[in-house]
Amino acid sequence: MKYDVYFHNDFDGRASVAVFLDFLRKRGDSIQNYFAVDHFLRSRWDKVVRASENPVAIFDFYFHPKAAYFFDHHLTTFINDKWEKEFRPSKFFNLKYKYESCCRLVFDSLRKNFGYKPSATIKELVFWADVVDAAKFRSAKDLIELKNPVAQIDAYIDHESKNGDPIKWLIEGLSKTRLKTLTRDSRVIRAIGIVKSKINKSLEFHRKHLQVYSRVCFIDLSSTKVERIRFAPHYLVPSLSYMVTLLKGGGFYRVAVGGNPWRDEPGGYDLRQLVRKRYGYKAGGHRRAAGITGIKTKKEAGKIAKELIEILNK
Ligand SMILES: [Mn+2]
Repeated sequence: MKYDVYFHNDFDGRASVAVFLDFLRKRGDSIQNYFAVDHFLRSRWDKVVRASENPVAIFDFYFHPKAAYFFDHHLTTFINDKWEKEFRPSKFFNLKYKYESCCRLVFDSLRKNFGYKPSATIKELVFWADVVDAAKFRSAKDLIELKNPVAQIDAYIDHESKNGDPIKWLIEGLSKTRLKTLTRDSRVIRAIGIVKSKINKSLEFHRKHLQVYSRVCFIDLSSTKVERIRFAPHYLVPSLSYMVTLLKGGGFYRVAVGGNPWRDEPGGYDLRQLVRKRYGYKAGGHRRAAGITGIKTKKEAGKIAKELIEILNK
């Protein structure tokens, strides 16, 4: 059997597919087409998935009833009420919000439901997917200065995947090669050089434009070409608890809100609950990183950002 895989265009999405690929390989199946997907696809999602000719597997992304396998850990997984109402968990449909990475959900489900026997390389990958997706690096410095192999691979993916490139070689690599070995690939080395200089430019932009409101900061990245470096604010101002970022993409504005994972406060806000309650179906994410997508004007996005800054300072 050959599958078409749809996965969120990030490290966790690819790591999830790598685990699935290892599982398929061991039973003599394979992947025909790789599609890295992102939230701009929302309005076309139903059509896109229906157009697949092979059985479909979805990772770290929107649910679709046509899927043969489905794995996600996001509250944003349902794009309409009907699919949410009709959704029944099964060994093929796996949705568990408490998972820190989708990759671990794939790993646990395949082991439990299909007797999958993962290699040591896969176990290591799953460990690191949790670290990346839940932002459990030891420090912002570790991440921003690209100190460890997984930070480098994550940065390589960010760099290569901008135009939606699935980066098939890397997914195949992740399914059977240690991260450290993959960082020695010339494609990764070349990209990391470029990424480092972009990071430095972005840090410069942040130093100039970062606005700090007590324990919350705000940065508007919607009209600049500098890269979004997710933890740049926490690297520059380690005392911050939350950051609010204004972004633009696919013709829409987006407001992202993130906690400082290195200053996690007991009783701090569950950000996905906060944005979901307030902004409905177009809002979601994780406890410490969430966002509101599909905002039509900059004015509206700015208003939401301001609201969030106020709430998070309470
Ligand atoms: Mn994920």
